[in-house]
Formats: sequence, C-alpha cells, structure tokens
Amino acid sequence: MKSLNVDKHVKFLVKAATTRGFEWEMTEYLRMSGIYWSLTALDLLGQLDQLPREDMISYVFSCLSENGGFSPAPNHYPTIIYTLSAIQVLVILEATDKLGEKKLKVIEFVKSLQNSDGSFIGSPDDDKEETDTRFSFCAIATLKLLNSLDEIDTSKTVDHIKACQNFDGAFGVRVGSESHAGQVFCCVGTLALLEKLETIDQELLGWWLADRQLPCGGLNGRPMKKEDVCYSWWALSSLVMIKKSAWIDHKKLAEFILSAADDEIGGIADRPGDIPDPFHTLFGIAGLSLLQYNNSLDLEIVSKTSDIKLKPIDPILCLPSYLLRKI
Ligand code: GRG
Ligand code: ZN
Repeated sequence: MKSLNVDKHVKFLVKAATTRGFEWEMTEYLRMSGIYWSLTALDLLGQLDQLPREDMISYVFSCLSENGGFSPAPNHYPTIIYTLSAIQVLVILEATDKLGEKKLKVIEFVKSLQNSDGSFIGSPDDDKEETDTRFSFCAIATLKLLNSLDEIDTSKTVDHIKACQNFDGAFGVRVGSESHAGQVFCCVGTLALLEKLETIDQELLGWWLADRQLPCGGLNGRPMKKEDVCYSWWALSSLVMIKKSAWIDHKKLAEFILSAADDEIGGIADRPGDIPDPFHTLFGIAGLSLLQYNNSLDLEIVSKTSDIKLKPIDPILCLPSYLLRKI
C-alpha cells in the first residue's frame, strides 16, 4: 500500500489557503468552508499552527451578519452551511468564547430557519420552499457545538428526518427524494446528535451503504455512479455511526484513497489522475483516520516534520475528537 506523505499534503493545504490569485477569487463563494477543510486536515496531520490563528479568527468575524448567520466571505449573504463552517473553525481554533453575546444571535439565526414540519431552509435570503436535509444537519450540528440543542424542537427535527428514509434504507434531500450518500451522512448525523439512531432501519441502511463500494475499492454516492474519495467520508462515517463499518473492505478503500493522492504537489483528488483540492484532501484524510481508529488499518505515514500518526476524527461532527472532549 502507498504511504501517506504528510509533508506534501501540508504544503498543498497551506498553499491553497494562502496563495492569492485566480483560484482564490473563483472560490470566494465557499471560502468559509474552504478554511474549515484546510484547518481540519492540517490538525489531523498534526500541523494546525501552519496557518495564522488570529487572522483566521478575524476572518470568521468579518463574515458574521447582523442576523447572527455567517456568510462564506464578506459581502455575501449568510447561510446555515457557512454558519456551521464558521463555528467549526472557531472550535478548531479553540475560540468559541470570542462569540460572547453574539452566541445568542447565532442561536436565533438557526432557530429562524426551522419550518413547522421540522425541516430547515438554508437562509432567510433563499427561496422559503427550498428545504434540504443538509440544512437540518448544519442547524443541529451548530447548536450542538454551541451547547444549545435545547433551544429547538428536536422531536419535529427527528420526525422530518425519519420521513426522509426511503424504501432502500437510505435518505435524500427531502421526503421522497432519491437516496444519496451525502444526504445519508446528514440524516444519520442529525439522528446521532439527537441520540435517535435506534428509531430507523439501520440494517437496511447498512446494506445500501456497503453496496457503495466498487471493485476499485472506492465508494460511490449512489447506484451506477463513479467512485469518489469524498464518499470515503460521507458513506464510511455513516457506517461508523451505525456500527457497520466492518461491512466494507477497509484495505481496498484505503488503497483507493491513497491512489488519488498527488505525489508531486500533494493533496488528494476525487479519483486517481484528477486535480487535487482541499475538499477531497480533507475527506480523504478523514476517511483514513476513521479506518485507522475504527477498523485498525495499518497505515504507513511518512513525514520529516510531524508526528507520524493521524489524529482520530469524530464521525459525526468531522472535527478532531480531542476538541470535542474539551467542549
Ligand atoms: C463536513 C461535518 C460536515 C458538514 C457539512 C454541507 C454538508 C454538511 C454536507 C453535504 C453532504 C453532501 C450532500 C455531500 C455530497 C457532495 C457531493 C460529492 C455531491 C455531488 O453530487 P453529484 O450528484 O455526484 O454531482 P455523484 O457522485 O452522485 O455523481
Ligand atoms: Zn467528491
């Protein structure tokens, strides 16, 4: 099996987060999540201090709106997705206390997005009809990280998520929508945070998730689609949450993730031969961390500068586990 080259990945992640230019401009609309992906990956690799902490914190606060939501970049509108990313960044930098009184505003923002059937919209600035199980997860995860889950009607949230479980055992964007591993992560994660996983058919879901593994070892997001490294997070973490990660071949999945790593410039792509990016770099490394700590994968890691161990990751909140023990 190929080894994980920590130094190359660290260099790739730092370059992506600090180099100004065309790519930087083109990714402004998702910048807050980009910072979360890079910081989390660096922390898992033991190199969190490679990015300037104070600058990162100032950036987060420059994206906080009057209504308590965070936007991906200044002058964009706030959404629940970037609000979760912002809170995740503050958790990684151990700076949530800097929210002070504004924490109440953030909670109000999250609460304002819930509909009477328990579903969530993504932003007050979006089309009010557009609900998505991603928004449910982001809302519940944000409140969890702020220790404020009791601020919301969680039973309605659970009812809505349960209504999104399909006949095949998996979940979609809304009630009756096509099953997709990304939405499965969001629905299973929401139920896990609310300690209601026992209320769904985990056996059927386990079969659907295990079926995502293709002969190449990689996982796809739904039947008949191509393998993609990011499902090594969305699908594998869901299997871990329902305690069925042993249902897939770990060694083959780890080999697939490592084969999508760029040996020249570092970083991980969606699949071998494609261009690496911070999103797939995080979810590839996070998948390897899950495999190491839940399935005792024997992963070889090389580095001249860092500890040769990946930190364990929390399968629900996608943050290094040591941080969650602290809060
Ligand atoms: C990371 C903790 C954490 C939270 C984020 C926003 C969110 C919460 C989760 C997104 C879950 C999701 C929907 C992931 C899927 C992303 C993806 C690869 C979409 C691609 O969909 P298609 O249809 O690709 O283009 P396929 O693979 O089906 O061909
Ligand atoms: Zn992907």
